[in-house]
Amino acid sequence: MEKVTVKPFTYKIVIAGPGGVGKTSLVYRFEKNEFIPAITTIGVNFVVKEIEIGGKTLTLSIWDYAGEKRFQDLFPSYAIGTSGSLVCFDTSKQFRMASLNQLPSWIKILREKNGEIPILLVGNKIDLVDADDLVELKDLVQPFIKKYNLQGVYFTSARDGRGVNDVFSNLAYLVGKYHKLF
Ligand SMILES: Nc1nc2c(ncn2[C@@H]2O[C@H](COP(=O)(O)OP(=O)(O)OP(=O)(O)O)[C@@H](O)[C@H]2O)c(=O)[nH]1
Ligand SMILES: [Mg+2]
Repeated sequence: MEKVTVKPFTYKIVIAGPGGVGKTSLVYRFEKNEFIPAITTIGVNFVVKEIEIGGKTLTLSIWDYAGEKRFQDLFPSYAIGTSGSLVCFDTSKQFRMASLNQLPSWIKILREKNGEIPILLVGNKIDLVDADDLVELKDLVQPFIKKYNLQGVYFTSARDGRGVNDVFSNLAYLVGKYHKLF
């Protein structure tokens, strides 16, 4: 019989948030360090990636879930067994509030299924935001982080790569800590 080995320290990470905010693009940037034109995710994409944190190698099994409303009913089943999550919104002026306001329903499901796992807020497409506006944006998200008991916020651009490695590294660290690895 074939022997199946599961790597130690493998954790399920869910990338959540509404359609079009750039979840798949963020995962591509983290996985391949490229900006690849993404198409709307149907269901879920998987990527497995190892990351070194605190002298340990963690394997992240990344579940990049479809954001479009038609897939939302299945999200609670997919959310089971999650060790950490990035909840993502689009920071461009046009979609900022609309996308941020949809995140509580994703957070609620993640918490219902998994308790107080680490969850980071991610504001993506920061390449579309000017410096003054970024100051405003930082103020805007603080009450949100507090209210939903999130572990922090990162501003990223899948397009130019800003913040992407940092947010995945910090999430991996928080997940490791949550599981008492360090
Ligand atoms: N300017 C800019 N565009 C981005 C960025 N990230 C993603 N995009 C663009 O935004 C659009 C949506 O990106 P996706 O990665 O497919 O978004 P998604 O969140 O995975 O969407 P669903 O799969 O439908 O949930 C694409 O046209 C991307 O090229 C970014 O950081 N900056
Ligand atoms: Mg996608």
